[in-house]
Amino acid sequence: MGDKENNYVKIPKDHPRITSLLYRHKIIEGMKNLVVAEAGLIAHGRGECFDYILGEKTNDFAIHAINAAVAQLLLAQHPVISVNGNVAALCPEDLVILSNTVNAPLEINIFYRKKGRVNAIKKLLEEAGGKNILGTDESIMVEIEELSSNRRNVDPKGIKISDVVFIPLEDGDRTEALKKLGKTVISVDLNPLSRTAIWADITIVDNIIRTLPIMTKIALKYKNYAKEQLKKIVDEFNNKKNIQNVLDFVIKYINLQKEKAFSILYK
Ligand code: PTJ
Repeated sequence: MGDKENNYVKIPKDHPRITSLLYRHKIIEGMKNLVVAEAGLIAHGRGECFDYILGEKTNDFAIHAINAAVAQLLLAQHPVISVNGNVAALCPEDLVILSNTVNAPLEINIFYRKKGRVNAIKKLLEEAGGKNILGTDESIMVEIEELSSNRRNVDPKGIKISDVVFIPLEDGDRTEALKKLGKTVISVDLNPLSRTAIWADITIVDNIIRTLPIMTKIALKYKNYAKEQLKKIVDEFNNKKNIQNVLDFVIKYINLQKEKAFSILYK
């Protein structure tokens, strides 16, 4: 992020929350360039809040889910990665790298269909090296009848024919609709209690900015695995247990933070 974009606020390099501030800035810039919807700022703030109670790190339960997610993507006949404004603004390069590694096209699928947004996201992904981005040609889009929101318009070469859909930062309605269509759904959501987290087959409770590079690293390893090995990884994953582990972690983490805070308050 150059100085030009940062000209109205100088973030000191030694600021204790520099990473968080820089990603906030990406979201704000994204909103100015139409990539991010106004509501995307609120969604990002909600994500930050959940990240805080997860210790702002990729926990073991997330790694476990990531392993299953990558194996599932590599096993798929027609995998697809659904991209919205927030994800595009936060990590365009990582999306392109993962897409190339697991052979899953990127499909732009947005909730807030403001004029110019799809093109702005497409441009950003192409600048990051993306090619053949789906969801960009209005004239060929088809509808998912199960869904009433703008997300119902999907690409006939992408989500429509997919068997496995990777949906980072998704709203619950679409997750439910995709499940009803018989798709296998992989989500990344910092909120373990969101409808998406609960409905998905594999829920990665982690920040997308940390998740994508780890997924690529694991995909490079798993690409050499036999189908049976990948299937075993998927079969051994249990999403109910996963959500349970996340919630147990959050309870423990908050109790620990409470103790720490009180040791200062009552010093
Ligand atoms: O670009 P559009 O028009 O498709 O709109 C995108 C948003 C994100 C605005 C839209 O999908 C939306 O309103 O989503 P929700 O219903 O707010 O859900 C977003 C979920 O993502 C919430 O559960 C957040 O906690 C979570 N979230 C936010 N930031 C991150 C995140 N999860 C992982 N990593 C993040 N960085």
